[in-house]
Amino acid sequence: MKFTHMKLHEWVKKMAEMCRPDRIVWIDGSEEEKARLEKEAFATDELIQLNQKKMPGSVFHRTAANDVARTEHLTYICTSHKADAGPTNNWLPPKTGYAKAKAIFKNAMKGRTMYVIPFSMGPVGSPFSKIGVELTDSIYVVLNMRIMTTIGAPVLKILGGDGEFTKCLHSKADLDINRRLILHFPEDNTIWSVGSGYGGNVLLGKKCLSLRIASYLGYQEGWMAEHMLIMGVEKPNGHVVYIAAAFPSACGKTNLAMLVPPKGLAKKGYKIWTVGDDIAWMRIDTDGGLWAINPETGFFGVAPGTNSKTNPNAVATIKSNTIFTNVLLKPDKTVWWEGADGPVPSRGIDWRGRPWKPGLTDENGEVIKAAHPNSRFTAPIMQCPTASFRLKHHHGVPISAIIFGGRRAHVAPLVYESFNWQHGVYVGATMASERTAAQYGAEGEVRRDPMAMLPFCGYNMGDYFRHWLRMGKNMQTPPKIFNVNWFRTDSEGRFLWPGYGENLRVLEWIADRCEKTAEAIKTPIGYTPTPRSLDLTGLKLPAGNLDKLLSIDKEAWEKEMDQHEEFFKQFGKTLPTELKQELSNQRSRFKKV
Ligand code: OXD
Ligand code: MN
Repeated sequence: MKFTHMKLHEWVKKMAEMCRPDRIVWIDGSEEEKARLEKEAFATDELIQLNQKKMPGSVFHRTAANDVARTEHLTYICTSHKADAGPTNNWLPPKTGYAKAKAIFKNAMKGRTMYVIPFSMGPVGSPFSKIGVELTDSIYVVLNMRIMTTIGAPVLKILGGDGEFTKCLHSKADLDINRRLILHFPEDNTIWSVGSGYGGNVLLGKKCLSLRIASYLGYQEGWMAEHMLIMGVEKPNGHVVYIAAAFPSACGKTNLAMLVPPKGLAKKGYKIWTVGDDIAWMRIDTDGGLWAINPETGFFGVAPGTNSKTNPNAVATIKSNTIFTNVLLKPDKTVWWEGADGPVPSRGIDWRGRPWKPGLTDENGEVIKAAHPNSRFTAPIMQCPTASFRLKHHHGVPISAIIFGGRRAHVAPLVYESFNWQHGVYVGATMASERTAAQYGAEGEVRRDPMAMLPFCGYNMGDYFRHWLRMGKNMQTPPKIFNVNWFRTDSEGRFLWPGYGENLRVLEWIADRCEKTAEAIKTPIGYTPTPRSLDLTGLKLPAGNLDKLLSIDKEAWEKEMDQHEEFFKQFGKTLPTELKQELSNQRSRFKKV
């Protein structure tokens, strides 16, 4: 390896002195390298090769049983001043963070290889993109990063002799949850993650760089890193209206990004283009509008519930070259999860590596799941049948609409459009999702999750809201901002809206509003569709459902706005006055009805 980037070389050397790997391997991203790493991982059981006839190029991995999801309570923003991390993040002073992690990283790679992965988030060489270098002792991480980002030689070339990069250090160490830390040092452009092997904690290009560090960089540099899918809605006239949408976890972001138009709308000529399912980086371009790229090149999607009905495009995407994590391994070396296509297998090895058969219960009489509820697939976006032809475009796609959404049994109507950007920021800042009895927590319990960024904003959220307001002012043609709710129920708890592909009917109204061709009614919370402006042909919606879906309950909204006020209090002086103003304006509008 010929080093031209001395700072990079010195950093790798320093980290190796701390972690003490037996050897250091620079990742070039080639096919030969992939084959060599897979072979090595098969030999140690870090990976299991799946049935190559039925699932060519696909492999399987199990994480430790205590390491199956992001660990938010062990995730910190380490800034010199606590106020810069804000009231919604865990905080440590950088010195303390480094010292705590150092104690765990020390000698952690003894007997192991340290892989050096140069990676680009966003198309290599695009002015929208950022470069990172991840050091890791996990082949699983290398192979995932290979799918989720662009890695190796082309990235080093762009980095040249002195290019800026995010320093990302990861070690599995001993996978002890008591010795696990996910630390972000935005002031040093550095991430240290230790003691985990779970994707969200260790694929450092994803949540850590592309959201937490990137949101901070965006704040400094005047752009936005958001927890949003990006999709194109191609209208019958050939216009593609691009939409970015933020939803908290478990609200169907991946499904929406790959939506299949229902028959009626497909016949009309609608098509969907998938740009991304999780992260959007957005900048104001020379036309004064907001343009977005998906910094990732793959999906790290939740497997359970994915089938040919809920998401046929995901099923097609994961047919080959996919890494499956924590699903059921069947005797024929194929995989299964709760809610997968096909019959429930009669036996297999569960996500914890134990023999499994249907109906098996644990010591508390609870049915043992074959796959972990957060089991995942990692698959290349280019394998998705609806992958956008704009994916490699250096400036991405022009965004016409931003959608916020959550899971609300009541209160929020099916869709509404904010009055303007500032009002839209208020809508996003007060976003929430409700838990239902069938899920976790107490029914009706509301978790506020502004812009779906609560776990991912790398700085003070009060400043983040101010940044959103500033971005709006800097745009000549800001996107319109909408709110949707697919989850409204009737008094018996039945969903009023069918969801999935039928959501395109709402997207059609949104796209038409962007092109000023759809009717709307002015309400105290924004514009809602007139009943005839939503195309429901072919949809057997029970009588009365549409009225209920679009109704606005004054009393419920008054309670809701009390909660907004309460939620805002924690931000103290950092809360922009514009948001208080929007709340007060909305209260006044309700008084008039
Ligand atoms: C998430 C994810 O946790 O995308 O939001 O994995
Ligand atoms: Mn996500």
